[in-house]
Amino acid sequence: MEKLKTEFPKDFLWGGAVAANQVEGAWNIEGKKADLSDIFPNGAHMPADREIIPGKYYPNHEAIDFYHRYEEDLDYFQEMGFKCFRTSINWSRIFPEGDETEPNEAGLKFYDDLINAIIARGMAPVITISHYETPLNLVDKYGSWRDRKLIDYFVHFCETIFKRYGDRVKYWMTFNEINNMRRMPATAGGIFFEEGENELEVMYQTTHHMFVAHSLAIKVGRELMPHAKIGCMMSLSNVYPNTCNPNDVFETLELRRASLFYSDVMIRGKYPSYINRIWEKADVQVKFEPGDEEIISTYLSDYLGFSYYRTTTHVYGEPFAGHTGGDQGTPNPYIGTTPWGWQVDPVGFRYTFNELYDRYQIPLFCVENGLGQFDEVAKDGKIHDDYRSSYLIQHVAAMKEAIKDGVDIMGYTWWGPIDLVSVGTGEMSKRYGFVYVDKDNEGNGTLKRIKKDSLATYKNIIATNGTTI
Ligand code: BGP
Repeated sequence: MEKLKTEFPKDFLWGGAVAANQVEGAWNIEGKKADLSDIFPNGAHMPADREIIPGKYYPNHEAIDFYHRYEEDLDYFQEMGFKCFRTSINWSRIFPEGDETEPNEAGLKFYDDLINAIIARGMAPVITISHYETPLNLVDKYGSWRDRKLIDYFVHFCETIFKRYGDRVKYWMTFNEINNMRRMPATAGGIFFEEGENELEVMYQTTHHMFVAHSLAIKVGRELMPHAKIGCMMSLSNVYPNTCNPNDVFETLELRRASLFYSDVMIRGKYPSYINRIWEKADVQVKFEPGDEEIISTYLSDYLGFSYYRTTTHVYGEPFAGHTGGDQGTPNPYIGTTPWGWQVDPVGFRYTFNELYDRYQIPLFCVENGLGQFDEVAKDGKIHDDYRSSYLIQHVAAMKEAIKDGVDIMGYTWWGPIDLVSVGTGEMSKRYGFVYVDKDNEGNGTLKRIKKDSLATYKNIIATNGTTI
């Protein structure tokens, strides 16, 4: 019988998380070609431009120029005492068109240097293999993940980076927020629908290919890097029933399942029985090839990585396109919201940890949690972001409660420890960082970095391993 845990484990992975495409910029140099993230001028919820229009502003093309400035940025993270740093390896730097046999050496070299710079500052790299960065050529030529060929291209990409970095990188995750396929299929999976298609069928077929690719990546990873931990990554901001009306409660369960379906497959190793009714209702037929089910059941995720930002509230019968907390839902009178309408809910964070651990009993890694806010540089030249410190403290306290509840939590990486381009809006003004970046929504600014007050708060939390919370 295990004893009551009251503190964060000694080896707890405190850190921060970004995605290559939201920070690096340098979108078309040293061999890189366009990836999905390069064609959204106004964020992932708006239609994409399928071709880059000259002269038009695309926020990710420069982003915060992390590509050239990462040494300085990593210094701030070291100053905060990060034990780990999560970023992605942009697929299109390594395989600019996605379907080449030979990788682009300049891209490989960039991540060699970046990974070494992370390690040199005492941080463990945590690598997302695919964070909305499918090479655009794969989208245009094959219809992206609709085509099974993508499995081979992805696995080849994985094998290439495992061989190159596996001696230095222990923590990996395959697809960022794979369950966002249901909410933003263009961004998450490169899926653009034709008129009259059964959209759900396309999404589930696409997802099936991604499941096989995820498991095959684990297979190759285990062969090449026996000590590595390879997980899945899900968007698991939660959803509550609006009332105790049994219909609210049951439909909320169904919405939650629409998300948990993905981790059910990648952690339990088989399609859950509840999916049959959903598929029958929507006339969805998913093609499995011989061997798929065995692959999915054999190579299971080592841990569940997830993002948590907020909760939403659901009323029976109301349209609810998303189910990950990505949409606004019905207002919740008990909690406040950010200017973007995202409900701030630390208790929901504890609830989510407990829900997920009850369901899966594998280590949980919160790889995204953070507060997007407008920040202002005050007259003294500083950014007094007490609201961010307060959000952080409340969520770390909730996480500590979850540890006391018996949940196995391996780490916590704050989303956007430095300001970056928002996925949802394509804007800079939705700032998450402990470090401010001088750049506005139109791309003007010096890109100068300024420490915010909240930097000291996180530094103190990490230095004391959360004991001061
Ligand atoms: C998650 C994505 C991140 C990040 C975050 C915040 O869904 O994995 O890439 O951007 O959301 O969202 P936003 O940028 O829309 O504020």
